[in-house]
Formats: sequence, C-alpha cells, structure tokens
Amino acid sequence: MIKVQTGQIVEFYSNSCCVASRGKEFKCKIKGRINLVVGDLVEIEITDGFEGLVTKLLDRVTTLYKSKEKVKKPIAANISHIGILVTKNPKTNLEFIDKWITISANASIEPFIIFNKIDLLQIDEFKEIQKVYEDIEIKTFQISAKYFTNIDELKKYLLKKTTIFVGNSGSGKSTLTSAITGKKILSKALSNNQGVHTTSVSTLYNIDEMQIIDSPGVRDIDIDHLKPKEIISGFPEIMNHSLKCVFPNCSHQLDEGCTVIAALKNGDIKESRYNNFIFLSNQEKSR
Ligand SMILES: Nc1nc2c(ncn2[C@@H]2O[C@H](COP(=O)(O)OP(=O)(O)O)[C@@H](O)[C@H]2O)c(=O)[nH]1
Ligand SMILES: [Mg+2]
Ligand SMILES: [Zn+2]
Repeated sequence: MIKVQTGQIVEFYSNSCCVASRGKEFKCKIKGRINLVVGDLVEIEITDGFEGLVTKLLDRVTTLYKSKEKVKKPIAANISHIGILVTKNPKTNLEFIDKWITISANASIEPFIIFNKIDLLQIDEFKEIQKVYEDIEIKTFQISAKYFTNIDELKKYLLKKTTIFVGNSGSGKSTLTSAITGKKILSKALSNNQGVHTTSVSTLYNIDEMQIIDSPGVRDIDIDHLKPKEIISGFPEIMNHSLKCVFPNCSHQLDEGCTVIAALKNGDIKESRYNNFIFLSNQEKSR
C-alpha cells in the first residue's frame, strides 16, 4: 500500500525538492506540472525510506510574488511575517522600506522593521525613522545581529511565525539568520541538468518553534504588477485621509480639496511616506 502524508517544502530545486513531514525530510520528485515554491504544503507519496513523490499542492494561506514585466511569479508560500532590515551602513533608503510594506499589505503578510548594526552607532540614530513607522503601527526592533543585542526579544516575537528577512546586500540577513538559528548559513552547491554549479536555493529553517525562510528570489523584487489601488494599501494613513478628498479621482498632488495634502501639511502624514507613495504611484503609471 502507498503511504500518503502531508508535508512542507523546505528546499526547492529546479525539478525536485525536499519535504519535511512528521519530523523527517524526504527528497521528492514532483508529479506532473505542479508549480511549487518553498513553504508550500503538499501531499506526498512515500516511495522509499527517505524518498517520495509530491502529488498535490494544498491551498496557500499567503503567497509572496515577484514580478517580471508585469507577470507575477510566486517565490515563497505561507509566510506570515516579513522582517525588513534597515541599516545606516549600507544605507537603507526609505523607499525600500515602503516598497516592502506595500508588498506585504497586498500579500496579507505582516511587515515589521529590524534596525540592525546599532553597535556601530553613537546615539539613537534610528529614533526619527522608528517613530514614522511606529506611528502607523508597525512593530520595530533595534538590534545588533553581530553582537546578539536584543536577539532574545526578537526571537520571542518570531515564535510560531514564518518569517522572511529582506534587506540590501550587506544589511546583515545572513548574520541575523545565523544568530537566530545557530546555523552557519552557506550558499549551497547544487546540480541541475546543465551540470554542477554553485548558486543559492530557497530554504525554510524549522527551529525552536519558528520558521525562517531564506530566499535569494527576494533580492531584486519589483512591484510592477501592483495597481494604484494596491499601492495605496501600503500607505494606510494616506488611504484614510484620501477618503475625504473632495474630488473622487484626486491625485493627491494638487492642493485643492485634497485632505491628503492637508494632512501632510499638519504633520499627520509624514513627508517621506507621502513622497514614496507618489513615487511608487508614478512609477506604476509610467510603465
Ligand atoms: N558591526 C556590525 N556588523 C554587522 C552586523 N550584522 C552584520 N554585520 C556585518 O555586515 C556584513 C554583511 O553581513 P551579512 O550578514 O553578510 O549581510 P547580508 O548580505 O544581508 O546577508 C558582514 O561583515 C557582517 O559581519 C551588526 O549587527 N553589527
Ligand atoms: Mg547574505
Ligand atoms: Zn487628495
């Protein structure tokens, strides 16, 4: 009799994957043309002690997409939280943060911010930016991944969650993942039909009642599949004010009858948030 059980994709290669199920990991082939990503819940048929065949994809709770020429492509599934790493060096621009908040909002994933490398700072240089995001109810942490500062507090927050860390190259994603998982994160060598080459794959780490997804796919994520209506959902404070604009098709760029501009002037909407909203909206239109 064939044994069928459910599991979760913890690593995905071009035509095979690794599935965690009931405390074991199975190297699996994929039946037919099922499109799978790391984090997917699946049904597998056990063909051997540690080998199986993925026969069915179960419903995704959330899907993180990247877009290429407006066509969206899934890169990870069932993520509950996106941790946005912010550093002074390399400098993270606020547009990066707001873009990820917008992506999260549209994927029903909870974003939060991790200010990293605080050991390099003399004073609380993140104070102002932190306030901007706490004002819109985004959770923030100040840490040093290298020296384990506030890592316990962050780990507590990550319990029972499936999180992906995003940040510029050099912001400390690997250092943080190591600090949390206690594992050294290396790029893995893997082989495919074209021969053996070194690249990194998407991996889901199951540790201490939390899941961390490490995906190279998020490096150059674009949001050109999002419509204007979807972009504004990354800016809830702007959306709230926009409901009261006099003209229903208000661009929020001209003074007349615009409650968004009024809120910007009195400080209810922060300048950087407004500027990034206009920037991302116009970027969308110019395509
Ligand atoms: N001083 C300091 N350096 C850090 C911290 N976190 C990461 N780094 C350093 O920043 C560099 C880039 O880190 P890495 O984890 O490779 O960044 P990634 O490209 O986002 O994966 C490495 O030299 C790390 O040692 C931190 O909290 N403090
Ligand atoms: Mg890295
Ligand atoms: Zn307006």
